[in-house]
Parts: sequence; C-alpha cells; structure tokens
Amino acid sequence: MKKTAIWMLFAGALLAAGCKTGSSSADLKLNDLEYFERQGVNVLVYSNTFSGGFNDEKNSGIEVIHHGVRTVQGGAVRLSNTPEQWDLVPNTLSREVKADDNAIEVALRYDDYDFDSRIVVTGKGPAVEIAVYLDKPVPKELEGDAGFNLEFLPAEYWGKTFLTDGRLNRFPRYTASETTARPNAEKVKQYRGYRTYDDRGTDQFVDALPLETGHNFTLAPDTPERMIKVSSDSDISLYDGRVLAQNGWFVLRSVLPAGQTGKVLSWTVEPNAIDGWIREPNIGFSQVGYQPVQPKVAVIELDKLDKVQSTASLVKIGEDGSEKTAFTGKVTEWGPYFKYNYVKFDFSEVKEPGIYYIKYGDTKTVNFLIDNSVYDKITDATSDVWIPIHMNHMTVNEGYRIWHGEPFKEGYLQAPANTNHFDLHSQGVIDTKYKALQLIPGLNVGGYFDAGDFDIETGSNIGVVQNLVTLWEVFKPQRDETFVDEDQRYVDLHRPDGIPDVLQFIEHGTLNLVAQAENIGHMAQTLSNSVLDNYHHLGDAAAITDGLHYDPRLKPYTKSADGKSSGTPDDMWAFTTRNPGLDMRAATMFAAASHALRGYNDKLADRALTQSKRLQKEAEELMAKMAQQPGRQGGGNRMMMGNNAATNLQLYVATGDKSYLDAFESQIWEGLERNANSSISTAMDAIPYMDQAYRDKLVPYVEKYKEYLDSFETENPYGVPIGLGNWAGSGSVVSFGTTASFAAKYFPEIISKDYAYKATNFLFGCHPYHNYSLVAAVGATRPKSVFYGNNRADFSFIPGNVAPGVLFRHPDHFENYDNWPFLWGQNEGTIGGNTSYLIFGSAFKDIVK
Ligand SMILES: [Ca+2]
Ligand SMILES: [Ca+2]
Ligand SMILES: [Ca+2]
Repeated sequence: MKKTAIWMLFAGALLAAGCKTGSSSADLKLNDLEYFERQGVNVLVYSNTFSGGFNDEKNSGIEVIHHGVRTVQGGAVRLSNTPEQWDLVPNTLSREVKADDNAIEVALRYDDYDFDSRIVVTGKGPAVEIAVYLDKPVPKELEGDAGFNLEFLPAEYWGKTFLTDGRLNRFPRYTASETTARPNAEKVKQYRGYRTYDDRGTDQFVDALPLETGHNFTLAPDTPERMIKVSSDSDISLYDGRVLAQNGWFVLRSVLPAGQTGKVLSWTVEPNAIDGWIREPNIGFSQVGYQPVQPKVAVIELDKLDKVQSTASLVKIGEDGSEKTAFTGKVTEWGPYFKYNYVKFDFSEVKEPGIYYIKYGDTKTVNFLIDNSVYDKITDATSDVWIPIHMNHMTVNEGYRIWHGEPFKEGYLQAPANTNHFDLHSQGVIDTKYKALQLIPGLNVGGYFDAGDFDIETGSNIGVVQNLVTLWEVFKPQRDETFVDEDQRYVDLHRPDGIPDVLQFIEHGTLNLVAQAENIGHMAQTLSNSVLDNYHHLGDAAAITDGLHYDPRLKPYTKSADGKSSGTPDDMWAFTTRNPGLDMRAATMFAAASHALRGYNDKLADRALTQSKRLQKEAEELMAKMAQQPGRQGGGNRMMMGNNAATNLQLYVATGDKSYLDAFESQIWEGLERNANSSISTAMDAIPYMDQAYRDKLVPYVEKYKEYLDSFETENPYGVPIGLGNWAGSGSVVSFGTTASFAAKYFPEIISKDYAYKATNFLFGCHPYHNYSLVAAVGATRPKSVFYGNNRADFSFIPGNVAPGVLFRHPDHFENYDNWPFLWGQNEGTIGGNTSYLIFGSAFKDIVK
C-alpha cells in the first residue's frame, strides 16, 4: 500500500511538471538545429528554401522527415493546384525562429504579383499548426489561384488507404485522376514566362481536379510510419500532381479566401510517431564484394538512441546452402556525424573466398562475395550499355529493343539574340554568319546526350572526349561489344564489329565537336531545346522533335505540301555565344583526339588537328584582346594559358612538340607548391613521359597528398570526401579514387591501395542512408533500382549509370530515394560523370589486378 502511494505521489509530481512546461516526449519541439522534433518525426520549416526554375525540384518549404524518410515537402503558398517544376515559387524574405512560442515564422513573396504572405508553424503537442497570415488581401488576379499546398511523396503513399471526413479511399499507383481544360488567359504565368506544356493550338491549359475534398484527412492509417492527419475548418482538396507531370506529388491544398486579411487559414498536421521507434541500422558495405587481401570495414549507421552492439558477425553461405558464422569481431565507435551515430566492423581478417553476409544485432545484409575476381566487371555495363545509349544522332538497338531512334534529323537553328534558356544557357548577340532561326548545317552528327536530358553540352562533351582519349592512351582497352556505323547512323549493343569501342566513342564525340568548329566557326555553348515543353521529354529521343524543318510561314501543327517542313516550332537551337576559354579547351581536346584517331580515322584526325590549330591561335588572340579591355586584369591569355599545366601536357601528348612539355614543367612545380592536392593528379599524368628524377622530385608532394587523404578519416565515418551541395558527391569520390589509384600505381611505397578501395566501398554501398550500390554496376548484389535517366518515368535505370548519390538536405539529413527517381541531384547520371567513372574503374582494376 505504502509503496503504491509513494509511486502515485511521484507520478503526480511528474504530471504537474508536465503541465507546467506543457510538453512531453510525444510533443514536437524545436531543437537546436531549428526544426520540430520528436522521435520518428522531424518537421522542417524552410531549412531548405525555393529557388525556382531548373532548381525547383521538390526539396523545399515545409518538409516532414517521417521515420527517417523525407515524405512531405513543398509546404508553401502556391499559385496552382499541382505546381510543376517551372511554376512560380515564392521568395523567402525572412525566417524567424520563435523559441519561446515553439514556432517558426517565414515571410514569403511573389514579386511578379506584389503578393506577400506569412506562414507561422507552431508545435502544439504531437502536431504542428500551420497558419497563413495576410497583411493585404490576395491580389485580385490570384483569387482562387493562391492557396496553401503541402506535397506527399507518391512512392510512399500509393497503394495505401486514406480517409476524407470518414470516406474511404486508396492512393492510386498510377495517375488517372480527372482534369479540366481552361483558357490560357486564366493560367498563372510560369517561371520567366516559360511554358511547360504544348497546348496543340487549343489556347487552353490543363488543370487537375481534386480526388477528394473535405476537412479531415487521415493518410495511410494502415501504415503507422506514414500515417498523417491533416485537418482544418477550411476546405482541403487532395490532388494527384502526376496527372500533369510525372514528377508531381500528391498535393493537399486549401485555396486562400478572397478579400480577407489576418489569419486566413489554419491547418493542424499530425504525423504519427511509432512509440519507441528506433531506425533500423544501415550496414554500409560493398555490394560488389571484396578481394581477399583488401581491408574490409563495414560502416554501420545508427539512430542516436540505438544501443551499440559490442560485436558483429560474418556469416558464410556454403556451396550446399548451409550457413555458418565465419567470424565475430568487435564493433568500434566512430561517433556522431550529422543526424546519426556511426560504428565500424572490421572483418579484414576473413580472406577465404566465398559468399557471405554481415549480421549486426537482428540486422542482416544481403550476400556479397569475397574473391579475387569481384572487380573484374565493374565498368562493363557503363561502357557496353550506358555510353552507347547516350550516343546522339544515332538509332540505338539492343536485342529486341530500340532504346531510341535517330534524333533531331532537322538539325539545329541559330538561337535568337538575347535569349535566356531554362537549362541555364544564354545567347548574347549573334556572332556567327547565320541569322536568328536560320539552319546551321552539319551539326546533327555525333555527340552525346548530356544526362537525363538530350542536349549536347559542349563543355562536357569536350571533357568526355578528353576522358576517353586518356583512357585510350593509358590503358588501350580493346573491349569490343558495340557495333557503331556512322554511315548507317546505327548502334547495336552486344554486337562486336572488330573495332575497340573506346575508339568509336572518341570518334563519335569528335564528329559533333569538329562539326561545331567547322560550321559555326567556334564552339557552341550548347545544342539544346528551344521550347521547355520538349526539354522535359521522357521517352524516345527521336520523338522530341518532328524531324521536319521549322517554317514560320506555315501554321503550327501543319506540314508543307512536300512533307519536308512544318509550322511547329520544335527545332533545337545552337547557342553560339563565343567563349575563347571553351575554344581553348576544344583546341586541346582536338589535338588529343587527333592523336588517338590517327590510323583509325585519318580524315577525322586531320579535321580535328586543323581545328585545333586554328582555334588555339584565335582563342589566344581573343583572350589577349579581352585582357587589354579596360577593367580587365593584365596578363590575359598568358595568365590563363600559363596556369594550365594540364593543357600543355595534353598538347605535348597529342603533338609530341617538346616546347609544350617544357611549358608544363615550368608550371607544374608552382602549381604543386600552391596546392599539392589539386595539382598532384596532373603532375602524375606526366610520369610516363618524364624521367626518374621527375618522379622522385614529386615524392614530398605525394607525402603531403597522403595527409590530405588521411584527413577524411576524421572528417566523416567513410574516409572519402562527402559533398554537401545540391548535386550529390559521387563525382568527387570518383575523382578521389582515380587520383588515389594513380598514386598507388606510381608511389606504392607512400600511397597504399587502401584509399582506392575506400572509393569503391562508398560507391558500391558503404555510404549514408541506405547500402545500395550507387552504380548500376555488374557484380553488385543490390544496385540502386531507379535512376534519373531518360527512362525515369518507367521507374527504371540505364545499366552502368553512376548516381550523384547521397544528397544532403539542410540541416542534417542525407537521402537517396530508391523508389522515386525524379530528383536529379541524387539520381541523375551524366556523360561526364560516367566517362570519369570509366577511367576510375580502369585505373582501379589496374592496381588491384
Ligand atoms: Ca543538360
Ligand atoms: Ca566496336
Ligand atoms: Ca521540327
């Protein structure tokens, strides 16, 4: 009795204390990182702000990270039911954290409409209140359009149930919701006046109609980790944004009332939290496996509340399917890194080839191999599949499947003067012999699609040819799995044609770049879409344009009598504004390509060399002229050329002219003194062409570089550079791995192979968030299953792709969606990035073979 009474007294005191602060652990409270938190739920309020246009990719506003997954975002005053990527976004004028009120207030503004609003998010028990305040009423022209929207990730909600005021329903796997066509005059303008849609001459736009409307929504009551309740006195409608754009989300929305000021809207949003939830450990390891001799360290990502296990095990799967524990070892703590706690499990002493998996507590990984052969095929999918599929101006076939027909048969038109472009290009005054919208002949040949889009970015195509030439010069890969016929304009995958594929890739890239130099007179910035409504194309590249020359005298959507031209303004444009720096890069690349192509395609080698010499001379003259302009720093071309040891080295390799090598030598030491880490890669590239004394003189810089490599061990648990930008960092890991591989090749006494293995570990699964391979590589047990390739609408991938990977979201969250391909910053692959991976893979295989 007495005991119970004391307990009751104690409980009463706790209750009283609870009442005083008005909170418990079940409440959403602002933390030091300025977001609302309870275990299992983070509500972020403008930790990530909207930037608009190309950069608006559903990463901003009010966001919910629900049991570890960012499932809700886009909370903002928006101007349409289902905003697309190029719809207007509000500027965030201010963001104020009101710790005493457990609230965050943001001020939003649409400059185009002189429309200001404030959003106040307040933690109230297990929910947040989202309130919209207006000091002036909604502008007349936005009445009925301005509303508060909150977006839900389709891949996390489809197939799940929802209730609206008690009415039962289920989120659709695919969109089939109802729409209405409205006059274009009623459409709120899009970013910079662009238009995401082709109205086919109807002068109408399409607007989504709601799936449901009511006051109380319960989303996913069947799935505790996704269940969210949203309620309001105002009408809330649910829309399916995918009906307008495949990357659309489910949207809850309330239109703001007309003619009112003050607190015009209030929602209560309560994300369910699973009692006592602890995130499952993410055991990072290489999905491709390990060689017997290499270090084998799994990095285990743990919830900060998770208790660290003292040991982990390696289980061996026998040839007869039996399982036995092969090794049990200590788990060591690395410590906190952003949101999670990290521990490591070193099983390097297991060297016996076999099939294994890791067991940590109740968590098991998928299986992986320990064997000398595990890395043999890591570049095969990239070179046999990904790169040839990205060959522009060709039909690409694979077995029974056509990946794409021949794109852009009508060629490219001169971009008009003073044009800003949605993919971040611009045309200044026209500096060619062509008039605006005149056909520039000869450009529809060769070249590579940039990425998940279909433009030719000249800068990255130059880098690609340079990468491929380096690959050819250093490793001479003879692999022949691709049939390429430039006359037939036909590529067939997995069909050998007697010519090493890399040579054909160099030829294909060079064909377009030489055509630019010959027909434009210098390098274009880009060959890209002229209209936004075909820039976001998904599907066959040959269907982006109609293949007919655009004739403005014809009516849109009609053809000429001879069937050769049309009135549809869909032709691609060449953005030609001259950049002597780009011309100089092209000149260097042309020299290198000419060297590689000599003996295989002499005619193209000659054309490349001719353009190399001309562009180099003209670029130097232009840069000298620019240097003399008032306001410019003196030195001009000498400065720009003088700093470029890499260019001089490439020119020496291509031409054999010793003066380039002398220039290189006079520059490289200064570069190494200034920054050994950034110059060491170029310095090592010269080793094959220099004497032993040169190599020995590099030793102290390589020692410095080792300190730099080691610094990553303390910077993060994975020991490689991890990028925090809006394009995730696999590229820096590839570059880290490439330089580390060459250093291990030339200076094995200083740089061990272990650094290069860290890069493959990270790329193949030992990284934050999940443990899937970021490369759709041959050999990986569980590569990522969706990428932002041009087939992303099919929730698929193009084999061999390297994803940018784990994207950092402020203030402390890494993510990589593997059920939602549409965020380019984490899931796209580029021709530049993937050819860099080809070099890394080749250099890596060379040192570990
Ligand atoms: Ca592009
Ligand atoms: Ca071939
Ligand atoms: Ca056309």
